[in-house]
Amino acid sequence: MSLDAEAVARLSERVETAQTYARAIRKLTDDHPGMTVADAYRVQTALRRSYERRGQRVVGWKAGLTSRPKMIQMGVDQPGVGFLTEAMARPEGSAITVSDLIHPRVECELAFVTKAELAGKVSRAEVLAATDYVQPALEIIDSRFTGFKFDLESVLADNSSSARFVLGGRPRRPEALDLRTIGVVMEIDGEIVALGASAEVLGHPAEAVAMLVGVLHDMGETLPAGSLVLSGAITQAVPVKAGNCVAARFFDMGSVGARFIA
Ligand code: OOG
Ligand code: MG
Repeated sequence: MSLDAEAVARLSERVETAQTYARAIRKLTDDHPGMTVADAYRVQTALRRSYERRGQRVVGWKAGLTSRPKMIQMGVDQPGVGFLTEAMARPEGSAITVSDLIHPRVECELAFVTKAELAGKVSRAEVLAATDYVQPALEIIDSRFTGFKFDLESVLADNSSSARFVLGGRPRRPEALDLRTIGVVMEIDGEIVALGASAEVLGHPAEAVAMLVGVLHDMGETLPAGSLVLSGAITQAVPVKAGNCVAARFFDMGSVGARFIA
């Protein structure tokens, strides 16, 4: 760790202001080149506490940078986590406003909803045993950094670019599916813009949940029963603008969509 408590508080305020006003800022490591991953998670935790103080409920977590397409796209070779609040949720098929975002991108992910607490070092099998159901999801990410360019430390401090999410399609029991072979096709305005299979996510998306529980453990946290977890983008993220209509079709799980408006 290299940041003192005051620097952590200042950086979390800087990120929160960028989110609130949808104004891009320099990546945090430009001013704090010695910042570590542990520092970054301290900033993220300060951000989470600030949201909670303002009455926003944390409903779950997201794993990010868990697939090769995403790591290549962002030039970061290690996964991370971020928190999800109730205020980030949008209903399936709804209109999502882009004017309160900086440069939104859309991702297709498998969402997990848990029925038992997960804590510490857990296996893929333990994650699956604690999973109530899995469901198709869109994540709308929005880096607070200029040009959507960052390094691992900056993006983790920025809550892993979390902005909005949409659950849709058919919830399925995990044992009813092979979670490695869920094909997904993303369309914008009827054109295919990305496609892939769920094994892109660390070989099996439950591995992303296990990774996330390990990171939470290092932060002194557990994943409570009833948590929502986004396991990470299967394909690369695709920029969206007002007027776009996005649909992601998941093999055997239905589809999830959203419209974007100014
Ligand atoms: C970081 C967040 C990545 C995912 O699913 O891989 C992410 C970013 O690319 O801005 O949410
Ligand atoms: Mg994501």
